[in-house]
Amino acid sequence: MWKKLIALMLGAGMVCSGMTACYAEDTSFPWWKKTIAYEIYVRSFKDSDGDGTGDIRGIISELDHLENLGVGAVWLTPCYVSPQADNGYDIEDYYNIDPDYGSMEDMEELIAEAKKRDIRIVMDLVFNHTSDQCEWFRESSAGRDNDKSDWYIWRDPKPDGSAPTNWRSIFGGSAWTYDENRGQYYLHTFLSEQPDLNWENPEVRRALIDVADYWVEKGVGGFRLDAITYIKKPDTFDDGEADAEDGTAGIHAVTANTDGILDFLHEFKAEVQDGTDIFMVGEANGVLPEDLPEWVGENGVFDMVFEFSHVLIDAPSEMDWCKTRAWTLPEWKACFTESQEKTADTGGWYPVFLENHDQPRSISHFLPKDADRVAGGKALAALLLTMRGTPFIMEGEELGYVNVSWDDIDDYQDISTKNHYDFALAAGHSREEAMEGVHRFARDSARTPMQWDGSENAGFTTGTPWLPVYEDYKQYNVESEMADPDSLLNWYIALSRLRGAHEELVSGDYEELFHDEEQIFAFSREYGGKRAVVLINLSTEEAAYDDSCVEGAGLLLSTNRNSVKGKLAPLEAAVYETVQG
Ligand code: TEU
Repeated sequence: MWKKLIALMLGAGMVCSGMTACYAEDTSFPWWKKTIAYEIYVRSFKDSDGDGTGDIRGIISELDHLENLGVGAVWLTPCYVSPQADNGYDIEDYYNIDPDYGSMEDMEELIAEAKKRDIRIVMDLVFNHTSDQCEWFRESSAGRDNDKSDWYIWRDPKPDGSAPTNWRSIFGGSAWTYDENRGQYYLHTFLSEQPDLNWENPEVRRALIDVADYWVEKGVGGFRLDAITYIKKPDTFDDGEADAEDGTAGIHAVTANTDGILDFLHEFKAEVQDGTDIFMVGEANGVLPEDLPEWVGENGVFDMVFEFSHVLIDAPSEMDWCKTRAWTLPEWKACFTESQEKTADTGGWYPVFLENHDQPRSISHFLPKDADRVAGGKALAALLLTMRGTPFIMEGEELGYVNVSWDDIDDYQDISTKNHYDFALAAGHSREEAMEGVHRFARDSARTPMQWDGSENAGFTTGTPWLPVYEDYKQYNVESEMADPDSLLNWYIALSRLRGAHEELVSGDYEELFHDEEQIFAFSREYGGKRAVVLINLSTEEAAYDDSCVEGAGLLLSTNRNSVKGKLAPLEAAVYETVQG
């Protein structure tokens, strides 16, 4: 009933996102297509009680920052009750907030306070697996004959007592863990503390729909569906082709995007989303650009999916984790363009992202080593905020964070980084080679505390931060960057306002220009008689281009005060606009 009421209210009215402009709501162009999204790594954003861990009251106290950026949707990494084996991606209780992060009252206050600023809260739903401490799993593992005995994926050992298959979990080691109670193994795509749910069981699917409904009723604006490509397992469980010396086969190749997965997701969408104004974005590693028409748009299961081709461009095979694959700019541009085209063909929408809490920092990831950090950050920001789709800014990206390069593996906290380091050593790589991989790919880089000011611990906490604050915080922090008109943060704010003022940057079609160009990423955005052309030099050398694409156009914004048509200074980003007639 309440869903229908919301639908009626929306049908009648206007909706404002966190942007400066307000548009009449129409179903083909809902609020979340016009806004800017921001990912908060809750543990690292702001600590309100001095325990060294970020929390919900901390977020409430820093909503001004999000409002300044024009953010209208805030994705919170999981803050439900969890033993924190994987920083909250191992959920014990979907209906309560972890005491480390606050209480349900705090969460309700955050939803309400954010709403006052036209900001909607987006919850992270981790539904491929739960924690092994979840009540559901405790019951399931208690024996083979109870109400939840079939809620997880249990299999008998092979005749020799070994694991049912040779599958290797994404975080390394066998994907199976033996359970004494049941005398069986359970499957886990990630850590053994993260047992996979059995989506084949309709009771499981109903329980997950109930969780999502509960949060819709709390007033959230959307969901990010974690690791969603792994929920459907093959009909038969057979050994995969070994891709490691120990005879294991990575589980991703065996289970990602398995036939039949879309049936589960169509059901989920119909039950949870229809009749509401929320959006759903799936984390879809394993969905390729060519698969997008089935996943998003008119016949899709999500409003957007995070597709990984552009962020994995330099990722070597899993077993060569510490090496980096060389890539070219045309190859990188093709990843975006293919996803844009496949998405647009179906009336779908694209979540533009260069970073998230699992990925390296984009300045370290995508720019030449000699790139100036602020200029480079501005070039990438121009891409993020003017491409077609909803931009997702990762906390700290707007300040110009770079990867951490701590020397001792013990300084890192992320379990997947530590595991990969160990595997690299076991595979015969030297310590130096393994550390090179850590510096390049460690998930800790995306998770260091938010730098609010130049005071001790960057104003993140009065206690001891759970992960060290990055050493450069005195120079790169919200307070100092707000005060500097040339800062990266002020460039983000300028781009956000530009989006709000030029509708073609939000709704316009995307067309890539100069595809074979090795220095420049360029594209046009066209809508309602206006055409914006975005030109970004991602190299540290000057670059020339054929300026007929900007003939008669006016310059809207550039990182270069002396910008001229036909030429881009190193790392320059420029946005032009032509108005018809
Ligand atoms: O990540 C799942 C996942 O697919 C990623 O690890 C992906 O393979 C990687 O980013 C590609 O480089 C999600 C969460 O984002 C991650 O933090 C959790 O650890 C994981 O699920 C388990 O819940």
